[in-house]
Amino acid sequence: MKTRITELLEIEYPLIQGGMAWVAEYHLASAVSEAGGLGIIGAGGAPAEFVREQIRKTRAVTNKPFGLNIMLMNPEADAIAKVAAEEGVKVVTTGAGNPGKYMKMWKEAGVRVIPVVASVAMARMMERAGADGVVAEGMESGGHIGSATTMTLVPQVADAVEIPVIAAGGIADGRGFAAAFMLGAEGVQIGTRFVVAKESIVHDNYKKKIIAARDIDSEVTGMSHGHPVRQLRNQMTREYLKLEKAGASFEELEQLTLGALRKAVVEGDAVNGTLMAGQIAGLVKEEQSCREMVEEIMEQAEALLGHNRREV
Ligand code: TUI
Repeated sequence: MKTRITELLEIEYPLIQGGMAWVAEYHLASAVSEAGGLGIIGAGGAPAEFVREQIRKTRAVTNKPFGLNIMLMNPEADAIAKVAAEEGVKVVTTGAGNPGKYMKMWKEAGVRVIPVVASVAMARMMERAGADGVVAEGMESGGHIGSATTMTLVPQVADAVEIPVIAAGGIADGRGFAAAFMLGAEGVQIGTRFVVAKESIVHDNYKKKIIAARDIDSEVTGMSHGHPVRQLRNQMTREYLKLEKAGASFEELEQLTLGALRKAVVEGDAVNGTLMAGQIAGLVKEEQSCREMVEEIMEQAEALLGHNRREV
């Protein structure tokens, strides 16, 4: 399937992997790239030199293109932005902020830039700043989210900008892929399903929680202080939401989530950890290799979109 995204990124399928903090390290990123999509290293809150190592480790195991996601709330974002340019990564995606100040440096280094946006205004601003595309991410997504749904955001962003749009949030199979294309997307980003991939280093307890999740098992914490984060309901979210309702301060709530994503991913603490996942977790039913996932998604999407129909 050819779109402006496959052309821009020189990949087989217009399917990119979410740049999930702690989860999207080089094993996962290289496996998605090897399967014909775009694997992405998620810098999350990591130090810049760790990110440089991840880029080099990915290069050592795949010749396919891959990307780097920079979470802009990371205090080391400036240094990581520089690492992206120095290492000459193919493409940078960004999250949770405005990457405008890095754009010139990345462009000069030949890095493609695809910021993740949660509004039409941000998409327009990124186009003006020279972005090569945008990921329009709906609030069905796991992790840090905006307020618009994928269904409403994607067509509005697609109408507002000329650059190609990648849809994210609530997509885990070929139906979601095809639906996103109907809304005007030329690519999709998938996160939650890849968390349970065989190549994902995420602790088994976390994977099992996603596989067991039903449609309504996620919660959004942090709405009151302007940092909404979607994750699976557990003891931590119950406690958090109780405190939040009672008017607890940002600092008090922070105490509950400090290091909690690492606790879930590395230690498998499904009780007190942050089990970031999107609303589509209920559709994710088995651990498969990235190749199996990508092939299954693309086969279903192509059948629905009619790309494999033969003339008679
Ligand atoms: O970035 C994400 N999702 C994330 S980042 C993350 S790391 C984290 N860890 C612990 C606690 C909290 C976060 C987990 N999930 N998605 C992309 C995204 N970006 N969603 C929404 C936005 C966004 C929001 C505001 C993009 C731009 C924006 O603009 C604000 C501005 O500066 O104008």
